[in-house]
Amino acid sequence: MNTLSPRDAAALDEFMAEVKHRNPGETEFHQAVQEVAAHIIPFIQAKPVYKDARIIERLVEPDRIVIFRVTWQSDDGRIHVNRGYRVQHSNAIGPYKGGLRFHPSVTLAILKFLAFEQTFKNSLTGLPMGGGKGGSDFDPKGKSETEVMRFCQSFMSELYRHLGPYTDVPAGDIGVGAREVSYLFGQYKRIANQFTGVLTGKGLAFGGSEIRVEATGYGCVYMMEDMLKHRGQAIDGKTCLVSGSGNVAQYTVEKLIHLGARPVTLSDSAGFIFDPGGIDQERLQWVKELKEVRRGRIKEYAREFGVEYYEGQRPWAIPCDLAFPCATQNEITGEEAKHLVNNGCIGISEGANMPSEQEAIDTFQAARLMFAPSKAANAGGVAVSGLEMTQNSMRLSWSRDELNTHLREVMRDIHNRCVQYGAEGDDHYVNYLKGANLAGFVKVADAMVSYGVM
Ligand code: NDP
Ligand code: 2IT
Repeated sequence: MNTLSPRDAAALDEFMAEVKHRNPGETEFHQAVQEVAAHIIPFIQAKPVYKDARIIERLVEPDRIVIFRVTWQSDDGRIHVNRGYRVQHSNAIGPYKGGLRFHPSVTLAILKFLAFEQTFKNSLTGLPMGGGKGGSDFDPKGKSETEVMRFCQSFMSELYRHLGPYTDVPAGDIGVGAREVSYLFGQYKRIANQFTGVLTGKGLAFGGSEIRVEATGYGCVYMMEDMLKHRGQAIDGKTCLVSGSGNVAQYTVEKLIHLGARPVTLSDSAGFIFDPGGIDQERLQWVKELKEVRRGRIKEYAREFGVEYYEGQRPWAIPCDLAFPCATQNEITGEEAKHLVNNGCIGISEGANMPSEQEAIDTFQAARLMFAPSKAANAGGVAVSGLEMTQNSMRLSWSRDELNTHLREVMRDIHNRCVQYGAEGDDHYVNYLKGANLAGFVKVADAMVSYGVM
């Protein structure tokens, strides 16, 4: 729990009132800012170098936002109009870097929260990357291959002018996987007539990096491994809940299997499956095929393997040792967090961005659970994206083993910096959220101070 002094609480209230006033109705953005400001504001009270330079006030104003129309034609000849966005949040410590999300729920408020979080996350990786995020309210579900291709080409026909290997380097996120990144990169290359590292998550044949597909999920489990180790415990034999069934969920399950844990759930927006015997590598392979090739629903897992499917529900009421929310924002409410705590859960590592509501975080921390916030726990993905950029600049490719070793080290380093900035109280409980916020902030803030007033 984050207990503030009356002076800090008043400063935070005043700051948040201004943020809400300037960004009306953008609830996800308010939520993300509040989560960070609650730690930064007390931290800077005695640090005029940050406070007087108004660093936190500057950080809640993105450098710029591009909004554009995306017109495309479906196979039946009809014309469709979607909206495209790129939030270039901060390039204080490197080019704008962050994914693209294609989902009907995409709004400016969601992309602003994601871009804001990305700036701190990218700083935490220790690599030279600023923060950005973009996407569209386009829904790839139910679209043909050619429709997805035409949409991606139309989207990039506008976005390309804002990108560059030293300017802004997008990647995937929800609804943007290997297929979409390939179409986007192809169109960039065609229009700009340049083969440069302007997107990450590319195919291995055209500048992609080994381990990028796995990195977010693997990293999220490595973070949990390190938190357990810090408490003298191990991950093997632990029963784990995983939500989502996309890229992050799949590779979270895979690493859990490698490390001898027992992942028992997967979900999508329609419901979840519970496989009490544990999802093994063979069943996971089936899920990868289901999602990447057939583009089917997780419900089919229940039919295929004869397990329960819970329509319209999320997995958090199933008893477990560890939980890995890997689907989307605000997928664990305060009430669901209580179920997790009461059923014996001891740790949460957030694969998705901001999956826990504030009340859920408060519940986890009050119960002294190990709680790794998204900006630390899922930073492995963007870290390997950073390494993809390095390989592209050097025009060479590193091996799988080398990249996995790099990823493991980045996650260990993030864990250690969270401990350094987040250990508090007599019991040295590690507030990983505070640790991640402060460690991420300091590097960006120091760079901004050095640049002077801008
Ligand atoms: P995918 O598109 O591969 O998978 C998304 C999964 O989440 C699907 O199972 C999807 O179900 C589910 N989902 C999406 N929206 C909702 C919703 N509104 N309610 C319930 N379920 C939903 O995306 P990723 O696995 O790449 O991303 C998952 C999360 O991880 C996101 O929060 C993303 O920002 C974050 N992340 C991703 C990184 C990456 O490298 N890919 C890096 C760091 C974070 P359905 O098919 O029904 O929509
Ligand atoms: O939220 C994220 O960190 C991502 N979607 C990955 C961003 C990236 O540039 O690899």
